[in-house]
Amino acid sequence: MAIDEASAAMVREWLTAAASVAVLTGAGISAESGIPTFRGPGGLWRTYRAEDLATPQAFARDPQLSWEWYDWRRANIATAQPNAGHLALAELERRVPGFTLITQNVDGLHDRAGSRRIQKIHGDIWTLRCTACGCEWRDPRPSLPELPPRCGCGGIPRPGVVWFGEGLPEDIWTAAVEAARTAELMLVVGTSALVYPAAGLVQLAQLAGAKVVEINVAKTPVSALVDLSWRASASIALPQLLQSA
Ligand code: BV8
Ligand code: ZN
Repeated sequence: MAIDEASAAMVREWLTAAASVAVLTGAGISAESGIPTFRGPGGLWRTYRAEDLATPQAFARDPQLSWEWYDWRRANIATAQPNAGHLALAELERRVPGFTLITQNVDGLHDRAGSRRIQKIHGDIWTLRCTACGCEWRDPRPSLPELPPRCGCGGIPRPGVVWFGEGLPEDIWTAAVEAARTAELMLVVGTSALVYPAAGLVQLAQLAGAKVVEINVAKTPVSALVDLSWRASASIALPQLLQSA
């Protein structure tokens, strides 16, 4: 639901006054594009257990099963369109010079919405990285001709995402931390704030003096910590934020 006009006006004020804005997004911003979230009703982890599929051990144990899951997700994402929430963030980037979008999402919808200053801290489902020779490439085909796919060297590539127990890409994580530390305003959109170190960016921004606004349809572990927890869907709240901002 929309927040009362007074709170929206306050957030717009913070937005207009902020020389640097950091946004952290999670699966919730893609939910209205038809991509299942991880922990919500019908979420991905409900039907599958994270430890079964999104870990290096699971991939080593059964690359075929792992690739069947990722291929299903890629095909689902390929039919999805960016929604008003993604588009509003791309517009926000055009308006705010010091803007950084930090996303936990691997679906690529922020790119397709026009965002450019993106730090993909959990990687990208459209990227493949060969486990034998290490070469990395982008394959946008909604379903791959053979599973698991093959690299030219004969090796089996993995999805270019960060699995549980794996470190985040160094340079991307460093840029995300820098953006959180220097933000005057942070928007936390559509994340359950359960996965670390990503969720730690919220506290980091707050400790560095940022105003923090959460946009989520449900309460999360950070709802009580932020300056304003806006109980609304991203596709409603973000465009409302842009109105005469
Ligand atoms: C690491 C990519 C160390 C793959 C993903 C115990 C305590 C604390 C931490 C740990 C622990 N045990 C293990 C850990 C560490 C672990 C972790 O945090 N586990 C959690 C679950 C406890 N973290 C790691 O393993 C990380 N690595 O720590 O490495 C290290 C360091 C150096 C060297 C070596 C090792 C790696 C974590 C990354 C894992 N990869 N995904 C893939 O996608 O297949 S995680 C996965 O969860 C996705 O990336 C997802 O984005 C992320 C977080 O989930 P959300 O995006 O928040 O989605 P979720 O469904 O949970 O929530 C959706 C939200 O949206 C909800 O709040 C809902 O209310 C809201 N919503 C719904 N609709 C809307 C909406 N909001 C607005 N509008 C709507 N319309
Ligand atoms: Zn190879």
